[in-house]
This record gives sequence, structure tokens and C-alpha cells, in this order.
Amino acid sequence: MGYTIAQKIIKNHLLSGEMKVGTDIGLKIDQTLTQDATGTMAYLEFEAIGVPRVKTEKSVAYIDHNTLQTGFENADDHRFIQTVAKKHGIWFSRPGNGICHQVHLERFGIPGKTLIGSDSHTPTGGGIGMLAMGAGGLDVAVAMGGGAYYITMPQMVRVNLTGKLSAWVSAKDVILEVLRIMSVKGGVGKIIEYAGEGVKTLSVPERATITNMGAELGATTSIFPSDEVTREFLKAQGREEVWTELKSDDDAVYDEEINIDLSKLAPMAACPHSPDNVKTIEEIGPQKIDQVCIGSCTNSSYLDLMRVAAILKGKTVHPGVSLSIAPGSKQVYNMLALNGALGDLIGAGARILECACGPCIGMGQSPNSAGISLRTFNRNFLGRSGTKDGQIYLVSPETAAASALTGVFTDPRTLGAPVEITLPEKFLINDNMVVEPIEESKMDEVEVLRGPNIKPFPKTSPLDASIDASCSLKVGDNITTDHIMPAGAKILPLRSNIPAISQHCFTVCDPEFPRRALELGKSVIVGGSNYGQGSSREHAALAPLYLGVKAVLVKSFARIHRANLINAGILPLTFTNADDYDRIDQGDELALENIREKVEKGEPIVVRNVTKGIEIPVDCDLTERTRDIILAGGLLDYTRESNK
Ligand code: MIC
Ligand code: SF4
Repeated sequence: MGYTIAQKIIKNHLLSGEMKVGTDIGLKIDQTLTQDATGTMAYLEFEAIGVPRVKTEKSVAYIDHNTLQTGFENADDHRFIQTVAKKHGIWFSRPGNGICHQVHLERFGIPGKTLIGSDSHTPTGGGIGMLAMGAGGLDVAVAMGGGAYYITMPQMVRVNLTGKLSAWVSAKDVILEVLRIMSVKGGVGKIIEYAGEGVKTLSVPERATITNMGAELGATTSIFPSDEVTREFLKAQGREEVWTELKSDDDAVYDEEINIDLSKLAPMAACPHSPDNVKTIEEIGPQKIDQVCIGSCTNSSYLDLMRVAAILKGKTVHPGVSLSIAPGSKQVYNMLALNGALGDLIGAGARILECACGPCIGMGQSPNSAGISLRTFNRNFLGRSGTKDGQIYLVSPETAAASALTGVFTDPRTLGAPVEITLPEKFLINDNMVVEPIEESKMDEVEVLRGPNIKPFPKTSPLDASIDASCSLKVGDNITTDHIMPAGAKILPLRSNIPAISQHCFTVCDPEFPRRALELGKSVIVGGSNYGQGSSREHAALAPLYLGVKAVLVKSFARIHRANLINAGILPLTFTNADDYDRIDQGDELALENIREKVEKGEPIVVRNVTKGIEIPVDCDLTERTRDIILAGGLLDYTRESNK
């Protein structure tokens, strides 16, 4: 039996386990990336593990999220990351160099290699045939120290692409179609591989848009073959030598197949407040809009912005619309500046932002009250834009630019003759904003600078013999990590300060939660299905840990968040019968008797609802390794123990 592309990479990197779906496998990690919002924690954890020098082939620390610098906190964090990176062998991409995923694809990614990043959109690297996965900071820290990265061996989904995109229809519309078909939980436990004749019609930046937003499917990752198109892209980046061909075997077996005829797709939008709430622009109709934001790691490539510039050239943004544009990298920005396209954007009235995440993570550009904002981003979760009642629609750059000109939802196909943009034969290559680490022999010369906002990792303790705690919060389905640990300009600067950031935990759902949880001392959170979807931020586990949450009991979990809970030593439980969700109310007293022994022996677990006098069977699917992590009180303690 042949292998799929992902299976080939997994096979080459397998450190433990077997490639049997649903079982735990440990992978050797070749490259890591961090960004600043999750990076400070990841490096504090790396320091705590105590390995002097990273053991990966390449580790890069990016600064792209917290660049507003409304106080000293962000700048202090940047210095911390810069110095800690220099000391321990990590390359440092300075603020201004661009969004981690865009820059990594351009300058560092290599087909066939494994990459984990402390950011859920790391699968962008799948656009050049990397096995690239989002992970919690602690998992990245362990991988930097040479440890394996553990995942559950995923199922393989093949998306067959046939035909060719029609004029004005974009790669963004392809992933919106996949989201429409599969939903935000349809990818959990799966790797999505793109195949078929349609693949070669898509350039690398287009493929990267698709694998990037595959994160919204809940998938482990998404991947394209590495072919002649990939070679051309790498050659244009001056890196042809890292290219290798990668394709699936003819007799590879997939668990699921989806067929998409590219020529049949139309411009679409993900409507508020979920990336899978997809409609065509035609169905939405010519509704008035207030804002357009172009950028983010999904759609900020040279190709995307050149198309936008061609649409806007010589025109003026509608007076009722504010248009902002953030290029994805310094390379893109600089090329637009040199070829005149930047002038076209400025001339049309676009508000040019620095190349960083910016409005995607609520760092500025919040829309007006109840404002309709069209964004080329990947997430439109409630409140993420910074305006609680903001109505965020996720669209392609073409739809965004066309609508910015008319002031209403506009199908770009009404613009007439298509713009023909091709990738340059040579990109502008200038890595002057990437700082090399110091040689190992000189590492003692580097002083790691820590600002007063940087507080240590919260205290963990081994799993208690029994847990008696009340339900401090009950929430519904599809809770995102933006609900659990909101971001935005006010809260992001506290990413290195768990006690302070914890005060914002779950405040989107219930402003009283942090105070109540702290008062209770110990508690349990109850939730619905796909709990913890979205970002990889381990703060969504560390803040509950700090607030005394001992267990989270839900109908089902999203992959990265479940791993983060385990890493933080919080017990992840699921209802054996989903209907039992209705048998616990917020405030109920719960008891998990002899839980330590039961976890240790793998015995059935029952939650006793003391208030209602009933017993509820629950599952806690742990492998030998995750069981030991939970017993130890989290991955940090477990790793320190194992390194002794
Ligand atoms: C996001 O898009 O939500 C983020 C901000 O990039 C996160 C990481 C974070 O919360 O820092 C992600 O996607 O992992
Ligand atoms: Fe940054 Fe947005 Fe991409 Fe997250 S999704 S990495 S915030 S651009």
C-alpha cells in the first residue's frame, strides 16, 4: 500500500509509535517558529527546561502580533525575545519584517520538513509541502530542546481539485468552499491533502492561503504536493536548492475524499461569527459596508496586494468606507514600494499599516458600532475585532478591493476584464531584518533582558488524589480561545503576565468569571462540542490554571487546546453520553473521587454531581505519555522529571 504525502513525511520523522490512525505518535521536528504573543511564554518555558542551545535545524522567533506598543510591555517583550533568541541559537525576525507565516514561507520553509509553531496558522507552510502544525508554546519549547512533538495519528482527507479558477475567483474562495463543506469541526483529527489536476493551476501564495485557513477546519494540518510550481517559487526566493519533489503514491489510501471543480466556484464570504458560515457574495446582495481590511497571514502576499493595487489604481475608496492594508512582509512591502503599486494603494486612499498582524488580532482598526467590516483574514469570531457588535465577513482580496470602491458588497466579477498578475522571476531578497544567533561558545556574553511585565510560569502541582470543586462556568458549543482568553490591544500586552491576563479570562461570556473562580479556589468548567477551537494560545489553559480550574468537562475538544490543557496539568474530560451535558448547572458541586488512582490505572471515571445527587460517566482518553504528564502536573514538570 502506498503513502500519502503527509504519511511519507511522518514516516521519515517518526520517533515513537506506529502510523495507526487514532494512536499517539512522536515526531522529530526540524524547524520551529514562535511569534511574540505566544513567544515570551515559550521562551520562559524553554529556559525552564534548561537546554542551553536549540537542537532543531532552524528555529525562528518573529515579532508580529504585539507591535502597537501602547505602553512599555510590548517593547520589553521584544527585547526579552531578541536576547533570549540570540543566546540560545534562535534566529530573530525583527518587528517590521513581517508576519511569521508569510516570512517563514518566503525565507525559511523547506518541502518535506516538519515545522511546529506556537501559532495555529503554522500550516501555511503546507503550501510548499511542509508538514507544518500549530502547537502550544510548551510543545514548541520541548521541540526546540530536541524533544519529540506528539500528535494523534490523523486520518487522511484528499481534496481533489479539478478545473481552473475563473477570473476574479480566488484561492480564498477555495478554502471558504472547503469550510462550507466540512465546517469548523470537520477537520479535527485529519490532515487535508490537496491533489488533482487543479493543483498545478495554483501558485504557492495561493496554496498557502488555502493551507493557512485550513486551521479553521480544526485540522491537524493541510498540505500541497511539492512540484514544479513550488520549485519556481523557491527559485524566485533564491532558494531552489532546498526544493525536493513530494507527491502521494498512486495507490495511497485516503479515509475521505472531497471533489471541488475550481471552475465552478464563485466569490464567497464567511458571514458573522464563524468561518464556516459561508455564502456567495451574490446571495448576500449589495448591502452597505463600513470598513475593509486587507492583510493577515491568509491574504497579504505579493500576488494578493498586486491584484488589489490593480483594482484600486486611479480610483478612490468609497467615502463611506475605511480601507486599511497591511502587507504580509517587508519583502512584499518593499517590492510594492519599488514597482509603484504602493503609490496606487496610497493614491486610492488606503490607510497603509505596518507589516504585522494588526487588525486581525484586534490591534487597532476596530470597526464602528455594529459596523460591517470585510476582511481578508481567517477568523471572524465574536468580539475579535475589538468591537463587540462588529459584523465581520471574511472575503478574498479581490472582493475586498471591489467592495471598498463601491461601498457595498460587490462581486469582483462585475469589475470587467480580469487583472493578470504573475509572480516575479526573482523576489527582492534582503534578510537584513533577521538577526543571527550568537555562537554557542559565546552564549554567556548575552544578557537576557526581562521587563517588569514578564512574570514566571504559574505554579503547577501533581494531580490531586480527589477533586471536590464546583462548576464555575457552563458554556455552549464551539467556544473559541478568543472567548476563553480574549486578545486585542488592551489584553495582548499582558501575554507575559499570567496573573494580570487571567483577570480577562472568559470575560466575553461572563465578566464575573475570573473573580468567581479565584474565590472558589478550585473549580471545573463545563462546555459543549469543539471546545477551544481557534488559536493555539496556551494562555487559554494557563489563565484557567492560575484561576484554579482543575478539570474541563465538555462534549468534545479542539486538538491544540486539548493538548494545551494537558500540558498545563488540567484534566480534559468528555461526557460519555453527550446528553449528560444538561445534567450539570453552573454552581453545582462536583466530586471526582480517587481521580488520581483512576487516571493512573486507566479505570472508568465518574463525576458525582453532589448538588443533584447523580453520577455522570465521563471519558479521559489519555495515552501513557499524556497520563504521566497529567499526573506530574503538566508538561514542564514532566519534562524536568524526565531530564533528571
Ligand atoms: C490568532 O490568530 O488567534 C493568533 C493570535 O495568531 C493565535 C496565537 C495567539 O493567540 O497568540 C493563533 O492563531 O494561534
Ligand atoms: Fe497574525 Fe492573524 Fe495570522 Fe494570527 S491569524 S498569525 S493574528 S495575521
